[in-house]
Amino acid sequence: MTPGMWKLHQFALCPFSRKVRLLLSEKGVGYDLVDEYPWERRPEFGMLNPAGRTPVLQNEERGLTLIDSRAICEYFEETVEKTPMINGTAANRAEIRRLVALFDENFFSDVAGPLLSEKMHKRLFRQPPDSRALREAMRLADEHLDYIDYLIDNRPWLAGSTMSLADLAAAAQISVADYLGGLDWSGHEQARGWYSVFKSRPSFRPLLTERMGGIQPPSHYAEVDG
Ligand SMILES: N[C@@H](CCC(=O)N[C@@H](CS)C(=O)NCC(=O)O)C(=O)O
Repeated sequence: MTPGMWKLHQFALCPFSRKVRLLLSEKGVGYDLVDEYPWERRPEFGMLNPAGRTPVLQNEERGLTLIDSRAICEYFEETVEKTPMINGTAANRAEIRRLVALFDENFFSDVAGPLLSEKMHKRLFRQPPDSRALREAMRLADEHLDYIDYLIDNRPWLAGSTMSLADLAAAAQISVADYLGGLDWSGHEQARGWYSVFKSRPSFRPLLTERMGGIQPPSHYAEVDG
């Protein structure tokens, strides 16, 4: 596919946009980025996506607008053969989808969502973060990292023997939580090992170099063995 044919409306710390970016890169699909901050509620963006959320992937030449990270990922899984990401038997595919839902839904509502609202939105709107909410997000992050330790004790990748959309969904959410200083990696050697393999992939490198206006990640964030 021609680079630039697809336009991804997103912002640097949107974990769902990060998952789509990882999938597009792994599948070799070129795209351009368009910054969109959903909280600005731009009417033009509302026309594009009535739900008002990122990511939105647009292909003007083909008159296509794809909305919702799962719908987008499934679209490319169905149309691009390279690097299958929802693969294997029906049971394997169900396991991949279970884990994608766990990270998209539970990790986001337990950890990445609260960190974004306390550390990014409140900063943008000049409000102080709620330290109780931050402590709770970090406590839940620790439980999620424990679960990744357990999975990686039993299999090389989160959903089984090969890399899948489950790994991309998890790494996308985790990278946002890590950027916002919400993860304590100590005592999570298996999760740390899995994530550092991921961080060195070419699909991941561009994400690690981007910064979100005024918010600095901790020093280990972009280091491959950090
Ligand atoms: N289920 C959606 C969730 C997308 C989502 O929640 N995006 C956030 C940014 S990370 C958003 O745009 N929030 C603005 C809002 O909900 O109004 C997906 O997978 O794409």
